[in-house]
Amino acid sequence: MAKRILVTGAAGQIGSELVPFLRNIYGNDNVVACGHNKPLPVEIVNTGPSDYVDVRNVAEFAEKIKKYDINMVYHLAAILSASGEKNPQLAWDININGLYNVLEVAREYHYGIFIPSSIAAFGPNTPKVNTPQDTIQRPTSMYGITKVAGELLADYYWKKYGVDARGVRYPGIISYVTPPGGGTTDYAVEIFYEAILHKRYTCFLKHDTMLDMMYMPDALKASVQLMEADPYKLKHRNAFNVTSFSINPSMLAEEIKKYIPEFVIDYEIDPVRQGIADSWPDSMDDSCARQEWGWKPDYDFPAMVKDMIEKLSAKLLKDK
Ligand code: AKB
Repeated sequence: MAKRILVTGAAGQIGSELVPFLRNIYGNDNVVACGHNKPLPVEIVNTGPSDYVDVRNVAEFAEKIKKYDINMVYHLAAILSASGEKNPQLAWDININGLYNVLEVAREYHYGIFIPSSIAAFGPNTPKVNTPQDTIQRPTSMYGITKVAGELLADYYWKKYGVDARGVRYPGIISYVTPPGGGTTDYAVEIFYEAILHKRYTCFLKHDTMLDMMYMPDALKASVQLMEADPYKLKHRNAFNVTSFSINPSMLAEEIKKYIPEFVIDYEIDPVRQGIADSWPDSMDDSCARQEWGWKPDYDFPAMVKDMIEKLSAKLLKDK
């Protein structure tokens, strides 16, 4: 059966790159890009079907599924960690009520769903180093709470109703196309823009804050690879630890200096985002994803920095 895919959150950091990636694999006409309150990128609108939907409106969402004859949803619409602390009620509404609607409509229309979770699904009493797949999950941010609840809800819909819901726990995602918004790991993208444009960056996290990260091409690969995985080989579903490397701001600054020697980093700590980062793992163990569906990143830390500097410099100089 031909895949008919709908992507929510298509104007966001991951969505804006996942849509072209999916269109390349499954055909432009088979991937419907859906945004909500942010305009969709022109390239997305010009290369295939696109629409607007508020995932909190169950009838509206069901109507889009019917209209485009959808059999798979990549549900990316979400409020991230730092924005979630500014408006916890909105984070709950979009991340939980939105997800509930997407799962409920799936009961009737039987589509598969990709549901991203995050390193935020862990908390201060989770083992910090080499965090296991199955471990203590008592996050302290509203975003993290919605991620754990979402993982459990997705597994519940699989067990109770056979809804094929699968997900990964994304680390911080680094990319040069669409900037992230409202996350704690955003520093790892901002630093590149500032290094290239102004040769200096003031970081809101402490120099030694270790966090898992991944380059966008690997994040896209992981998401599709999991959705294409043989269901009989999956022991877990929601959600798999996946990571590429574990770094801190000082390590990232040193690597950037290899390309921009004048680059200077200083620090002005934001207590909210520092508190969130301190409650997350330093590094995750992603061996279950490797064993159950063959996950393996293509980019290590130095390869990511090299590619980011090259691609982002070309983009920013072109825009000047
Ligand atoms: C955030 O920082 O909130 C996100 C995430 C790790 O889920 N990038």
